[in-house]
Amino acid sequence: MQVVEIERQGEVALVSLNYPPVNAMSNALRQGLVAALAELDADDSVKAIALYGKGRGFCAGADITEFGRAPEDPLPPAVTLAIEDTKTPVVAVIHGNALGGGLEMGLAAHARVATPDARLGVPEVNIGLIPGAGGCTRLPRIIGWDAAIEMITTGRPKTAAEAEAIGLVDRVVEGDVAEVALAAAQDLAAGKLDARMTSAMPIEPNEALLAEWKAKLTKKNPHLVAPQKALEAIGNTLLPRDEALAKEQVLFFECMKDPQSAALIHAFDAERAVWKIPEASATPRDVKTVGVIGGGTMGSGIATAMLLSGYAVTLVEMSDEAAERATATITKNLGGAVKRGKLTEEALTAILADAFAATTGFESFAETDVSIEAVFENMDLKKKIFAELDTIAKPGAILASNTSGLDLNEIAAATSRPADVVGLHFFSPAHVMRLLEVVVHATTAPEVTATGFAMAKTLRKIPVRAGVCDGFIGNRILFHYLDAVDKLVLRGAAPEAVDRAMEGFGFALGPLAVNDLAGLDIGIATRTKPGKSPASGLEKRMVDAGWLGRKNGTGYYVYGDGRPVPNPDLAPHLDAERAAHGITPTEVSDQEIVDSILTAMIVEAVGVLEEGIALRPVDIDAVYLFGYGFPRFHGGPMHYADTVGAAALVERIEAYAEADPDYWTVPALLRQMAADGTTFAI
Ligand code: 3H9
Repeated sequence: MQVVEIERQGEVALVSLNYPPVNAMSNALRQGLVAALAELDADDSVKAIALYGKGRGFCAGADITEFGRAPEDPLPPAVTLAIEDTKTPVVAVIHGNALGGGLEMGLAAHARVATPDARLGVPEVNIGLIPGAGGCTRLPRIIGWDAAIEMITTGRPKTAAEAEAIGLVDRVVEGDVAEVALAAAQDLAAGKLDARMTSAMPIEPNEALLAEWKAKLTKKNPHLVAPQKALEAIGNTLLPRDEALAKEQVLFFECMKDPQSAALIHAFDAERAVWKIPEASATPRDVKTVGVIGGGTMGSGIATAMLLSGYAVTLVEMSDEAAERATATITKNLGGAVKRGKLTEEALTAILADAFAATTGFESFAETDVSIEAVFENMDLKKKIFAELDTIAKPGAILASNTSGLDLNEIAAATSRPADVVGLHFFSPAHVMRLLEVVVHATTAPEVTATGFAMAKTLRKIPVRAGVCDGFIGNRILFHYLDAVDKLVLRGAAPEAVDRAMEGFGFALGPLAVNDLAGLDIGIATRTKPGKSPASGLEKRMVDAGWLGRKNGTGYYVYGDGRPVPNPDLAPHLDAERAAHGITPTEVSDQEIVDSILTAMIVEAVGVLEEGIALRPVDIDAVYLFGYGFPRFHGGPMHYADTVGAAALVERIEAYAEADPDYWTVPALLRQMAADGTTFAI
């Protein structure tokens, strides 16, 4: 089977791309396509050419696996030039995905036809790049400035219907893609489909609109390089074609050299790497019905997520009132999905009528495939619930806990079937957040773990396999670096300075604003180890003063109608806490704040690796990217650690340890890596 095939049908020719799984523009595909076009263009008997993709879609763009290697000619821009400059008109016939360089081939064609399942997009900004095969230059001429800037700077793809509405495709035709391609080529040859050269299509200057977008992007994504470079390339559309394309190339390679692109590609890979687990070959159990125990924020969120993905859910609460409250929360959550266009009003009514029930007894769990316990973090209560479930659940049912850090071995031991017990740790709001920690204890059966992953696929979540320890992967690292945050505040950093520094690094919200959001009382309860003094003395003082964070309007900040403002009454509590530790506050720079918090994060993450709690560094990155708001353009804590380097980190930790030896220790693995010159990248 050739990567690019030619099929002649009378006076037209079909050129098909065949490079599974996604027809990425590999060397072989680029060479084959340019050769095929040259061959057909030299043949006067060919009146029109249709270009289409075999398999799942048209083309997913440049071959990401070739990035970082010496590029081989012809490069993607030369391929799109070859399409545009072919004398014989070319129609791109798009089914499935036409992304990045894939869509750019379509933009260079002389006409575009899509099947209804097509998804057309230029997602390069998501991996820190810009469309570099003529996309920035050509797209505005086809769909206008505004639509082109929106598509390129957000990276969001269009459906076939949307593409037709904005003129991105000439028509949408149902049918088998090869047949649609043949008909389109025949129409093109017969003049029933207009052929035009994209780079010659007229476009009026609109400096004001470009300036407006520049301001908007700077405000929305102050850290991101690629959207700004894309805008610059789009602005060059008005230049003569070859000049505009040459400038687009320069901007593309500037993006490629920027560390943001490597980080964003790592994040893209992380989403896929997490699925590779030792249990991948086990057959998941069949799951249609899910029981949820507890209807608080977590339980209701989990039930909502399940219902939105087609599972039937029974929720158990302590009382009729609590069951009603949970039903109201779930109805509200589902209503939000209707508002966002993810669910129809009729589907919502049908789900609530046929797929959901809230009760007060476990009896209904006798036939449930998976039960998920989501009550508050109390070991005795959880053990009691699991013991009861054990007596009711059918053989083969999976008993899952949403615990965010308790010992799952102990919970499993409360049942007569520990192999059926697994942790499914959702993140709040559970119907929105993408991360799911699948926590595997000492004797969890492989097919039970595989079922957790299969459910994650149905739920469209990103599962990360975690072993058992206090806090698993995510919370264990969080609790450790929150201690570093507390120490910085005690040393002299104002809480808002800590948040500003971390927001400057790229977090949407600083750690203390997050603590306010989660509830200061909850934070203390979860971070404090049994029998130990409160994790944060300052927060203990704040809770004693009646400040619980955002939920009652006062915490590190005061929350009113406008932007939260730093709590003006915090100073005496801060003074008292510093005095209790004998600390005279000194100035702490933003850089010190960022370095200290990220280093603390990395130190604990290395511990998680050393103990085998996470399978690989990339799993830790996935947890932080998809569950803890780590800035995607830094790639996750382990990827970020590689950009600093093990040797520099060791040096930094040793310096910190001089002042605070109890907290800072160089992990053995990191020291070894510094000696070997190795990285976390696999
Ligand atoms: C670009 O085009 C730059 C241009 O402007 C030119 C500049 C000069 N290359 O995601 P899946 C692999 S930049 C190589 O599991 P799905 C993927 O890793 C590119 N490989 O399936 C996976 O491999 P594995 C712009 C690729 O159905 C397998 O294919 N394009 C590429 O859930 C299946 O993928 C993008 O950013 C690629 N381009 O989703 C599109 N794409 O089986 C990136 C995928 O070994 N791709 N693979 O794990 C996607 O968004 C999704 O993969 C897609 C399919 C929606 C296509």
